[in-house]
Formats: sequence, structure tokens, C-alpha cells
Amino acid sequence: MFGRSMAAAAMVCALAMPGTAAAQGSLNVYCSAQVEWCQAVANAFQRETGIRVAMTQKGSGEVLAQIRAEAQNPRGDIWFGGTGDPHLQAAEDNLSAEYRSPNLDQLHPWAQKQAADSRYRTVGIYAGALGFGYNTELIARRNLPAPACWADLLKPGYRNEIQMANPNSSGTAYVMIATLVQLMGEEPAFEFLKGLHRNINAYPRSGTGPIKAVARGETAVSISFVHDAVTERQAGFPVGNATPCEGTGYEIGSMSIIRGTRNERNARRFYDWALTVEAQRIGAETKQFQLPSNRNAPIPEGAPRFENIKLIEYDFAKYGQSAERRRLIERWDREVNALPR
Ligand code: S7P
Repeated sequence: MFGRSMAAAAMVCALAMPGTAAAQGSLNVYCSAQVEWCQAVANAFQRETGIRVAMTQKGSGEVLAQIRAEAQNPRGDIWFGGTGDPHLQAAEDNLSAEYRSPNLDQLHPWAQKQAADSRYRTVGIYAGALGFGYNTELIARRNLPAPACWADLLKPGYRNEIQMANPNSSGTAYVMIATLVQLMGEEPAFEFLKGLHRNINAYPRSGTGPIKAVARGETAVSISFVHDAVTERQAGFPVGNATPCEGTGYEIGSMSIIRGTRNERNARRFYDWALTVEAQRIGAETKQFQLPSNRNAPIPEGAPRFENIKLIEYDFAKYGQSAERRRLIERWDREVNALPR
């Protein structure tokens, strides 16, 4: 089993056709979705094409840092999944390559817009809304109400009961900060984050860390993508989820070809394939509940539907900007994370 701690590349087992695989070359995938999905996508593509796939799973912020560090000598070929803002930042910083897939017109408008906003250096592969996860047994035992609104998270009863990820490494946590800034205005949002800090027991590195802690009963409440709460509940954990009454933001999970890849042909082949209905079914097959970007891909049963959620008009172009992302994270480090709890 892979874990986030296992950042080292893991070679997907050679499946059928080893001779063909060698002939077709290889592909190095950096993957910021959940590891079960990453692994299944890598296996399916290898099986279908004979291209040997090596896959490394890391959070969005961590992959962005890695491709920046490797820019003079790129080791990755393609970056699959992860929140859209760091993909847009990679596009702006010339770390990803322009490519217009012939399959773009099969996608929902929000996924095509992500491509157009980046001048075709990234594309949307799924979407999902931000909200809360909570452990139904823990909150009952502690006599806590289930959170329904952002404002609830500041209540003294939640002291030391909440987790959110660290935005330095996690795209999920950055979506949360950008959401609050858009919803409340920047000054009130930072006052909110300072108040919330008192109720936080940990800021894990990965965006899915808090919901996994909820599932294991290590924390009562998490700020998470709500599709990840569905994954934990379907795995049998006592997990509930809600989206904030004031409104919330969402991600456009994205995919980019890494600039300077030595395997451009294979990277483009993977990119085209990942936009097809067949490839996008793999999310649901591995118990992932995001909304697929291909218009004809079935929505996984149990996926949180956008029409039932009060969504803000998330400004991806603005909050995906390199300078804006860096500024907000540095402000959070300085004014929030540095405070005692
Ligand atoms: O696959 C689940 C998911 O929530 O994880 C991705 C996200 O990158 C989590 O990683 P970080 O917050 O650590 O960057 C999301 O894109 C995706 O929906």
C-alpha cells in the first residue's frame, strides 16, 4: 500500500505484454488524487497502451514545489489531479506545457474554462465542493452539534476539536483560505482564521489528512472536500458531512503536462485518455466521489451534487495567480500559524 510518506516513485507492476511495454516507452506520473485512484489510473493506462508507468503520489502544493525544483531537469512527465490553483500557478510560471487535446470538447464548460484560463497548459478533470466532515460518534459522545456554518467553527465548544490541512503543502487548505477571502473579504477572513486557530488541534500536510483523522476518531471535525467524507463513510467509518450555510468554494481538479518532458508523445496520449469517459469511470470504481469533467462520464452514486450546495463564484483566474497564492499563504503563516493556541 502506498502512503503519502512514501513519496518515492513506485513502478506499476509490469502487466501483460512486457515486450510491447518496452517498445512503447515509459511515463512518469505525479499524482495528487487519492492513492487508490492514482494507482488504478496508472495500471489501466499501462494495460491499455503498453506504456510503462511510474507513479508518485503527493499533495498539490508538494508536486508544484517538486516540478519547480526539477524545472532545469524535469523528471515527471504528467501531473494528474490535485486542486486547480497550483496547476494554474504552474502554467503561469512556465512549468507546464501547452497542449490542446482533441477531447476538450467532450468536457463540461468549467473544465474547458480551466484550460482556456491557463492558455491550454492545464485542464479540469473533476470538480468537488469544500465543506466539513465530522465523526458522528465523537460529536454525540462530546455533546457537540454537527457544524453547519463557517461561523459554527469558532464556537468555544469546538476547542481542539477541528483539523484543517497546512496550506503550504495542501491545495485543499489553500482553497479554503481563498474561499473565505472571497466570501467574507480579506480582513474578516483573516480574523476568522485567527479565531479558528484556537479550535484547531493540528494542521496536517495533506488535504485528506483531516478527514482520515475524523474517520479514525482522532478529531471531531475537519475542513475537507465533501466527496472525501463520502469515501470514508462508504468505507464504513462513522463520518457525516455538510457544506457551509453561508456558501462555499470548490476545486477544479486538474491535469498538466510538465514542460520539458522527455516523453511528450506518451504524456499527450495519457492526457487525451484521461479525458475520456472510460478513464473517468475509474474514479467511481475506486470509491472517489468527485464530479467527472467529461460530460458523458457517469456521476458516481452518492457524489455531492453542486445543485444542492450554496457555491460561491470562485475566481480561479485570480486565486490561481502565483503572486496571490504566495501572498495569502505567507500572510497565513505570519498572522495565523505563528499564533499560540
Ligand atoms: O483525491 C482527493 C482530493 O481531495 O485530494 C486532492 C487534493 O490535492 C488533496 O491534496 P492536497 O490538499 O494535499 O494538495 C483533491 O484534488 C482531491 O479531490
